[in-house]
Amino acid sequence: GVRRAPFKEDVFYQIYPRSFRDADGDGVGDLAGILEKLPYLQELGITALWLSPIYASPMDDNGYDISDYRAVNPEFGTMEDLERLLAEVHRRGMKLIMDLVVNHTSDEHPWFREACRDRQSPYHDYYIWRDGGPDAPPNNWTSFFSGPAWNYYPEVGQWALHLFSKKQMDLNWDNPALRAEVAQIVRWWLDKGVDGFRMDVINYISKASLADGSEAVGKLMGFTGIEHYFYGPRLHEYLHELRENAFAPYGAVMVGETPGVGLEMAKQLTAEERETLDMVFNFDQLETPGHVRFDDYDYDLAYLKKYYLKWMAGMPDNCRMSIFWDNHDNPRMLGKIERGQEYRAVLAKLLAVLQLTLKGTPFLYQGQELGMTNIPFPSAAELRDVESLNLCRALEKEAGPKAAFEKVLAGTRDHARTPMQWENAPGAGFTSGTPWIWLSDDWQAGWNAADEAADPDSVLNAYKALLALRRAHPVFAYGAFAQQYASRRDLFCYTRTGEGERYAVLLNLMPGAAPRPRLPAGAACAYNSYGGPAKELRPYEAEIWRLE
Ligand code: TEU
Repeated sequence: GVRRAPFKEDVFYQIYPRSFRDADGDGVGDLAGILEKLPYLQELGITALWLSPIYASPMDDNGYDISDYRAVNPEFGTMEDLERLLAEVHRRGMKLIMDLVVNHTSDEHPWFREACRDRQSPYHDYYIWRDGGPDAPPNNWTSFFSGPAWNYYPEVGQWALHLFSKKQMDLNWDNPALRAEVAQIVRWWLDKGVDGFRMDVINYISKASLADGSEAVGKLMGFTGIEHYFYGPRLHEYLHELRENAFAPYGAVMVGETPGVGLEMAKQLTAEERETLDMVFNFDQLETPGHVRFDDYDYDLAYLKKYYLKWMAGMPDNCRMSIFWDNHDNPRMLGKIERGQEYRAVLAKLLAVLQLTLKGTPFLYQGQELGMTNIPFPSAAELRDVESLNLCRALEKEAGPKAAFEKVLAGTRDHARTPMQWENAPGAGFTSGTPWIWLSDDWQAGWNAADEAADPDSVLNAYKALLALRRAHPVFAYGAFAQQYASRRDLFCYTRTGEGERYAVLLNLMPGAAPRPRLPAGAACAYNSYGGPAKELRPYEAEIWRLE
């Protein structure tokens, strides 16, 4: 059976602070805004919050470029605001984890400044440098945000590696002093009472070598060099060391953001006896095979089923995965499956049932509980994300502005970064000022927290009911998973069994009616996305049944 642990029972909720709630009217979300909304989150049934970065930062990548790990960015508030928030989260019986971005720092971090000033400085070796003239970078690696993964620094006559933007400089984890520094940062926050960290691209920290990347892999993935660092030779060692030196003494949770790891590596990274990470984020559920994020296509739910059948069977009881659809790096899942509005609410409820009944720890993303979806941005002028802006610029040269914008629109991370829709009021109740990013008029059509709270059939109330059910029955956190009615390709059906209970989940993956499979006698409906069961399963209908 599955060993008990609080993080396995928690339901996490990711807050992207910039877009959550702006309490001071400057158009940018802040810590005071989060504090204001804690009653909402508690009522929703969330047990743990994950804050995207709120640290001091020049904001080239909205805070994923940190210039001081022990300071709060003034846009978000003060250290006192953060301490107040943490105390209030704990007072309400919830947990708070923060974002640990330590694959790289901002180029404005004092370490990097010092590294550039003096080749002999101990901070120089905190980063990854190669000698060479200014004309050609040391290898063919590309950055995730367009262009080569290297910057030239004439002051030291060297190139420095950056896998992300030009202002996000990769740290040298092979240097023990840097690793000790990271452990100190973690302990500093854990001493404050933070409950753990989500660790940004943590599987990229060990670089195997700086040899040229394969052009074939580069073509396939869109990024060159990745095979040299996505699961480097010292990754396990570094994570285990950090766990022992910082996390373990506090019992703090380690959640790895681990793009590209796949099932076998996910097992290696979370197996309890290996004492590495507690959970991983894998991303392969987000696009159907043959597609990348910037392709314009309709997502196929049959793939989601296939993916989870593989992972449910493949992850043993001593390993743990996160279950999520939305985050700040991807268009919302709901809008990828159905671009129209016809089945928006019922499809959102199906995704909620699936996420809260699969075997793993759910991570909700702000607005998902409202059925927020992707509303096309009017023009390139409304885009804010560094990845989108760089890509747009690069594509414009080849394809012209119109084609470039269309491509970027299909996959822009800005889709998930539009302001949280709180109420039917100017600024959607997000801000009394001008929002930092485009806000559609979707909130006027009932898609906001206040209107949904008042509507018993809303997506928000579905989430509340499902979260209450999940929290009351530990079988959803720990129970065994088994597929049912496997011959039904139109449905996804499974049971969860354990803790003296048994539940069946029935999902109609089709936008049309489907015959209902026969349930055992004595089955009682615990949740139905249409308000109650009918003879047939209706389009995208989702149900949970309690079995005897
Ligand atoms: O994301 C890393 C990541 O894997 C994806 O964002 C992806 O690589 C990227 O979008 C390029 O396609 C994390 C953070 O979640 C993201 O917001 C940061 O921009 C990135 O790391 C760098 O810190």
